[in-house]
Amino acid sequence: MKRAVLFVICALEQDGTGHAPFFHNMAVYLLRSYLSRCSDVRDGWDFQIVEFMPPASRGTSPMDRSCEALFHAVQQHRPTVVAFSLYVWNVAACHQLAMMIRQLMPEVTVVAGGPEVAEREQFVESFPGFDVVVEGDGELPLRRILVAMQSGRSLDGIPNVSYRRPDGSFAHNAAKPEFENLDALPNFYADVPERLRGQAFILTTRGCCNHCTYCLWARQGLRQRSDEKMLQELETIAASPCEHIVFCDYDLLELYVQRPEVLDAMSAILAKNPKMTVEFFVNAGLLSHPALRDLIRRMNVVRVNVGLQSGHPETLRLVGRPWTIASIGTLFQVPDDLKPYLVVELIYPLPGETLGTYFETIERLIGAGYFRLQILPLMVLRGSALRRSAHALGLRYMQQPPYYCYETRTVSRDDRMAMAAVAFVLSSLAEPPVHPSLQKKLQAWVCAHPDLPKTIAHRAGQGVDLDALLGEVVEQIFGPAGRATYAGTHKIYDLYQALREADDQAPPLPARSESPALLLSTAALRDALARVGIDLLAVTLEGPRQLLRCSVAGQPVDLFLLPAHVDGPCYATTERFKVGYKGSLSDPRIMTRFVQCIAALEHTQAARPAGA
Ligand code: B12
Ligand SMILES: C[S@@+](CC[C@H](N)C(=O)[O-])C[C@H]1O[C@@H](n2cnc3c(N)ncnc32)[C@H](O)[C@@H]1O
Ligand code: SF4
Repeated sequence: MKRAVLFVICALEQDGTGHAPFFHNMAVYLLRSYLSRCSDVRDGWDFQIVEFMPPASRGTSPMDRSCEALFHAVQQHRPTVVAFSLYVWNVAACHQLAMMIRQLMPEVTVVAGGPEVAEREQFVESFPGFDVVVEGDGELPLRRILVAMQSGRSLDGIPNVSYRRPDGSFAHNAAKPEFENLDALPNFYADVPERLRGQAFILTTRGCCNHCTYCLWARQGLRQRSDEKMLQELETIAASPCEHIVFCDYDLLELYVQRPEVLDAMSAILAKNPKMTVEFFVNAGLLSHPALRDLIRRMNVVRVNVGLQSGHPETLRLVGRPWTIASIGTLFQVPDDLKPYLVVELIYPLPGETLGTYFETIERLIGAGYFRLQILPLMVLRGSALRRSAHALGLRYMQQPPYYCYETRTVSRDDRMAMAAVAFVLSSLAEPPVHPSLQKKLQAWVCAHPDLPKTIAHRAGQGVDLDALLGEVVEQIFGPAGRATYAGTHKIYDLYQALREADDQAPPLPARSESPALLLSTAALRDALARVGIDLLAVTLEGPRQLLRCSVAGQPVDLFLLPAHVDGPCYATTERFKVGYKGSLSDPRIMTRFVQCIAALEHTQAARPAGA
């Protein structure tokens, strides 16, 4: 009789049918498809999958009922092996289950793999509930484990594996870069056509050739497979009811820009399902490549994730991305019509970043017309180079998942809270408002408010709850109807849907916005004014006026800029602006310096978009 390997999925979400989304558990499905085709294990082992919904994801279900349900499901299969796939978002819940299984079914061997398994000596100390753990790619090690178990051999010598000895201690076999040929892997999507729905993920390659210290994608280098195999998988997904597909390669453009025939083949497959929308990752350096525009047009692309992570050169050097420094300029050469597709990704607080450099990066991006930002909290992941150097860099992070970094040498805990508030509000707004008119409203409003990050931080510092804060911003952008629809429970996507449906009734853009092209970026203003002895402290918008709160030789001075075509009193006029001051002025020479400075600045910025 065959013995059973039971993969237990810890389902944190459900798809439309009440199952855990297939695309959130791809490793389990891939391993099952692969192993059940391997001649040395398929005759001795049977592979099954069960889903377990932890109590927190089941609303009010009591813990004991959900545990009973799991034990019932597990016991029914009478498994020899129970296997878990561990990621930062499920490792704690899976570990709890593993501990329970070990206690109630001591005859079962509990095996685990996935990106959380790294630094194995340390991992088994933090999570002692698993009997066997596999680091890196799972195909070959799991296969060897099953072959060894079948013939009663020890797991000694299987690379990348640690296992519990009979005396309870762990043996850690050597690490070795040993991978299954990627072309030997089956098209695992085709094994479960009924599970393909919603948002699909595909990796045409594994790994990455870069070495950003916080990231685990690159741990085993870049590995590619034949175009034929990859296109077969794409065909399977394109033929399914999935609505959206995300290419999860580190940079789709860099991978294929020299091989346009592959991009042609992908586009041709996706064209068979014109309803399916597409998303992929690129690094900032290739944004000005004409192939990007071409791809966006041909593939029904709705989102391109642009890896920037920080706009601060020192930080980029410290996290192993010095090559991004040269790409920052490219971001500011991108034509405006592409910007609605681009979601710029940033991480906070990376080493070397300060609250000031963080604000400056975001202000520059907003000033240049980037209104879709995804700003994520830094996780100091086990196995990453950043984690190994965290102490030396002065990073303090949670020892338990999700390993958030909460303090650095240059970012205090209060600074980090301000960063988090800005990240939450701006990233929430970046959810796709599918309707172009909503998107336009969002873009015009955000880009007319280059000081939005500081305003958000200020409100958060006053103790305003993040949801309420997002509600305030939503109200300013979409009017009271938007505020009323926004449920205040992080459901910005629902808001956009509702607004789309009620778009005709949505209020017009508040009058206070001015076209972003007419505004001078805060960062550029700050630099230029500093050169003439004026310290820029804050920028706010008052209708079409950009108000500049400044300090000259320690004295507060309020200056302003008004687009030249707008009526209003002023001190002097430059080519594009009416320039003036509010209140009284102790030394009129300040205005001479200010006017000269603006005239020079508008000249240098004329050829570039604001913020460049
Ligand atoms: C697709 C993807 C997503 C998707 C789907 C996530 C999901 N719930 O599944 C989306 C876009 C939603 C996503 C979001 C996030 N992701 Co993500 N994501 C990926 C990505 C690109 C591919 C993962 C994948 O499915 N690969 C295909 C499978 C087959 O490969 P695999 O996971 O590596 O599995 C192999 C081995 O690990 C091993 N293995 C896996 N399970 C098991 C089990 C056993 C028993 C054995 C023996 C072996 C084994 O064998 C497999 C085959 O070789 C990876 C990066 C990458 N390129 O791998 C990041 C990655 C998994 N994500 C990561 C992170 C941090 C996130 C976020 C937390 C980011 C954020 N800050 O918000 C969010 C969290 C989302 C959530 N709560 O679910 C990290 C995870 C690090 C960690 N220690 O867990 C990764 C590794 C990227 C990184 N930063 O380094 N992500
Ligand atoms: C891994 S990158 C891949 C995209 C692209 N190659 C790049 O360089 O940006 C995808 C996103 O994952 C997130 N990410 C990766 N590692 C992270 C970590 N340790 N902490 C927080 N977010 C992380 C970042 O938002 C990043 O933009
Ligand atoms: S962040 Fe992007 S470029 Fe850097 S290692 Fe990860 S996948 Fe590669």
